[in-house]
Amino acid sequence: MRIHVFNVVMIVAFVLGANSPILLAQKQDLKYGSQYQGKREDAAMQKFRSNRFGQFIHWGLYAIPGGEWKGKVYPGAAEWLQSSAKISSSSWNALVDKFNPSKYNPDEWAIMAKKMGVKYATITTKHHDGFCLWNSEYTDFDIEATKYNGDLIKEFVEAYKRQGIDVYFYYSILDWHHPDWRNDIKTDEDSIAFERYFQFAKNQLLELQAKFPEVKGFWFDGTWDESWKKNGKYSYEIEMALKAVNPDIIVNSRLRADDYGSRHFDSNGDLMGDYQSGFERFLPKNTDSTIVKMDWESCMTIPVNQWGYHKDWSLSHVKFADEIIEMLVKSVSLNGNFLLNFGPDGNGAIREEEVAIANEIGKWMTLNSDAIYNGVFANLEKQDWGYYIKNTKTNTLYGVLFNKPISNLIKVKLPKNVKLKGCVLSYDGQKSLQIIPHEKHYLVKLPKIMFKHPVVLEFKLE
Ligand code: H79
Repeated sequence: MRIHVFNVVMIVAFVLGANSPILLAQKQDLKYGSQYQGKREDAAMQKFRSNRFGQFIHWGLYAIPGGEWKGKVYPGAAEWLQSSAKISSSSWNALVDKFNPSKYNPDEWAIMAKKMGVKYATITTKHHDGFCLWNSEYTDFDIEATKYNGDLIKEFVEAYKRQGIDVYFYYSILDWHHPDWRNDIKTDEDSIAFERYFQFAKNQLLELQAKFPEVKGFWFDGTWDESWKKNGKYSYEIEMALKAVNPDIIVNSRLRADDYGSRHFDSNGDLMGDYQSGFERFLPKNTDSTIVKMDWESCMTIPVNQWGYHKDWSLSHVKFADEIIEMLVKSVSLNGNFLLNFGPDGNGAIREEEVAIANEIGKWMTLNSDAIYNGVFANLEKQDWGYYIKNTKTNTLYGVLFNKPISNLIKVKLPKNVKLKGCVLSYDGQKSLQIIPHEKHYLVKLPKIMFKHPVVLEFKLE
């Protein structure tokens, strides 16, 4: 581990405490660090934030083998099959001839997504294997080389736009196909090759932006290698180049490394990019008091760890819709977005299990989405029964109930000057629940019925 003088100063300052004069002089000038302090508050960012729920789509050549190679099923992530099954590039490249998704119907996908309640969708334009789902001028390893007769990403963008769903592009910096990609930079030759790779990636990204000016932002991945960390300037330049074309563009923190290779947060501790995107298959803790101060997004798989289509979902736990809803609610309650992944198969069909989960979530969202869109951290202590969420548009306080106490009484803590005047179950909106004032909080009496799904309570305050 490299220890910089700056880090030593930070440690000393930390030991001395917040009043230390050293702490005041702590921030150092970074060429490739964070570009602004605090949250972005422009309309594009506010829209991203208010969207709260998104659909992730992992689709590429890996959808064809679906985790199986030469009769053997690999339990690891399907989109990593080329690596986990040690498949030669020539064998992998041959999948290009097999990619012809006859069932691809992006309007159907978009209608399903809309019914599920998402407001944005992030699709893989290029994953680690380097295959490009759009027709790129800069490589032949793309959709144009397949038998598929169309511009797949274009069709996707248009279909989702028709449903009013914002589109974001996933783009893997890591590239197993490109000859100039390097995991590390050890020689001059590596540097020169990597500079060419950077130009290639930048060209592709600007190409995507030019072809699809509707795109709201980019979701970068595959940025953990030494080569990328040693070249924080590249990550900075890419973000700047995209924003020079469209200042509204939203970029995840995962793209970035600073002058010292620090990722997501620069060496001053400031977030790089527009939102924290480190929450892959997990959520922050309820007790994390720093998280509510920033924008962030968690991305989640339905099985334990499958992003691309895997033919055998019996190999790991497949989440129930209510588990997923809880993750969505928890994210919103802590000021975050939630991106739920789908992996269409090699023909372009969305598997039945995913359709069923989408429908279940959609039914819940139809009744309860007021607690999701425009939802924010309510600045109240988390209670065992569930999550508080405040709707910033209507200024309504909600409680989303996941654990109904045997006593049927839930504790509602409010700031001193706020009175609880009423509480209704938001799905029927009629019956007022009994409110019992207590010493430092209220108790609300729930009906003695079993709820089959999470229930939203609407609190009327004065
Ligand atoms: O696209 C999905 C995954 O395929 C991709 N990100 C999501 C959104 C992903 N790629 N890798 N990973 C997730 C897991 C990362 C594993 C790592 Fe490592 C552990 C990166 C660094 C340490 C594996 C081991 C790769 C390099 C060494």
